[in-house]
Amino acid sequence: MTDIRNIVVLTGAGISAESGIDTFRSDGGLWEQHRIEDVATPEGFARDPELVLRFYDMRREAILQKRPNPAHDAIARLDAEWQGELLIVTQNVDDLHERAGARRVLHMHGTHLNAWCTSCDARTPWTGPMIDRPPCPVCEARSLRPDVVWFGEMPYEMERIYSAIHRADLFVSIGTSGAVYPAAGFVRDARQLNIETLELNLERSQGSQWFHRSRQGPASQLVPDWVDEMLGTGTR
Ligand code: BV8
Repeated sequence: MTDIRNIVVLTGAGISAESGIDTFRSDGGLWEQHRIEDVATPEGFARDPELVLRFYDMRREAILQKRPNPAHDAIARLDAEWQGELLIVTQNVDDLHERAGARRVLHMHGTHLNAWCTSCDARTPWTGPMIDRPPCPVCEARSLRPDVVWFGEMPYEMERIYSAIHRADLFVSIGTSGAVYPAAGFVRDARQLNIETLELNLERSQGSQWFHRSRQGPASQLVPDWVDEMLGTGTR
């Protein structure tokens, strides 16, 4: 990894799989138990808010019980020691990157740790259930929803992400199926900008053919090895 200064890392559910958090598209994953259009779209929420609030209450509760795994720890070590620019763009709504100590984290699909009030638009830290329609801490209206980006909604901070990609020397994708846009398109943007691209994933993904290099294996092994390579702390 010569003359790499600025890095963009994209993470997906696969980086949290070994922490015991369900991914979306594996066997028994979240999309086997629920239809996307019922629980991860504004239309689904309007149609059956209780179903959606229960789905997110269950996931929020599960996430709060889990802990970061060696892949999150390695990314946090990179964050602490990397002298150049680093942006960790995560599609995940869990906070395991932060709990591992990472700071330069951007949740492009929102976070399970916030409530979003559809009356006053306030976003407030939230760890409890929403099924009982608790009042918004700011305006007291009973109109809270999870602060996550559903299908058909605009991901957060797209400008910041694209400008980081434009400045990057390396784009690394970790634990994502490459099934959902615009995140799945970032590797093509990187290729068009002649940026070095690397994929670390359990198996080949829908985007593997776009990466210069693609390594298959569990994140808890691949990510610490890659961070060692980047920091020159490898034992090899
Ligand atoms: C938007 C938050 C406009 C909520 C999520 C037709 C063509 C192209 C696009 C579209 C289309 N029709 C509609 C669209 C747009 C749509 C889309 O892409 N649909 C897909 C289904 C075709 N996208 C949107 O609606 C987005 N908004 O487009 O707005 C716009 C466009 C451009 C610019 C601005 C605005 C909004 C999408 C966001 C939806 N919200 N999550 C929640 O979490 O509940 S999506 C959710 O699924 C994730 O956040 C992630 O983004 C996505 C994919 O999930 P992954 O993280 O990849 O997880 P998955 O289970 O799929 O894969 C896990 C991977 O890990 C696997 O590869 C597995 O092998 C690997 N793995 C497993 N274990 C391990 C491992 N790897 C390593 N180690 C392990 N141990």
